[in-house]
Amino acid sequence: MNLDGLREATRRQMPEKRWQHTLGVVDTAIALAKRFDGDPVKAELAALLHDYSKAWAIDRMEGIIREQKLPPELLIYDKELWHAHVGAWAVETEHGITDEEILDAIRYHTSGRENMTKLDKIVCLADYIEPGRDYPGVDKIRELAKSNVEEALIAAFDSTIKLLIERGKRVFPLTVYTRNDLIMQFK
Ligand code: DGI
Ligand code: FE
Ligand code: FE
Ligand code: FE
Repeated sequence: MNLDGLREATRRQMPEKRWQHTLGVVDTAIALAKRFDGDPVKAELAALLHDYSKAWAIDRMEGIIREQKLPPELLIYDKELWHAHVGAWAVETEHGITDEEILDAIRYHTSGRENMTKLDKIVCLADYIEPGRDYPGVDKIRELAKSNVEEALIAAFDSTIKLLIERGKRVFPLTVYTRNDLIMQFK
């Protein structure tokens, strides 16, 4: 399927507001790829598809995690984490996306992972700073993103972890490992 077909298919999965977010992530990911010597073509595709399953029903995602043997520990953490893994599965099965770099960037765009690839970082960071985002600290992360992807990402994960702690929620262990890894490698 061509890019226009994928655009329409993706748009059909979500309400208008989420689609506008997706378009913001696409533009931001392309800009970050150009700025940090990434691949703008892959960045565009991964960003377009990153929230493919975000608006799917919780029961549907739970069924897919169980039946497709996606990581079972997802089920005991926040449901917000599920759409990343389910989305990677969905675009592979529904649209024949086979590029593992793209699938991984989708799969890990929420939690992060250790040794994130450049594409993982670009998509994850674009998701945090696209123009439609507004949360405490976003401007500082946007500022850091002008010069250093990793420092911006660390600040981004810091803000998510702080928010989860403030709300008394558990933190998905991979997010903690991701932050530790980025600090060890880049600070
Ligand atoms: O899908 P988006 O809203 O565009 O953004 P996302 O895929 O980064 O989802 C982030 C949400 O996931 C955010 O509201 C926080 C929530 N979340 C819950 N537990 C965790 C978590 N995010 C991370 N990174 N780690 C967690 O443990
Ligand atoms: Fe997401
Ligand atoms: Fe298709
Ligand atoms: Fe997103």
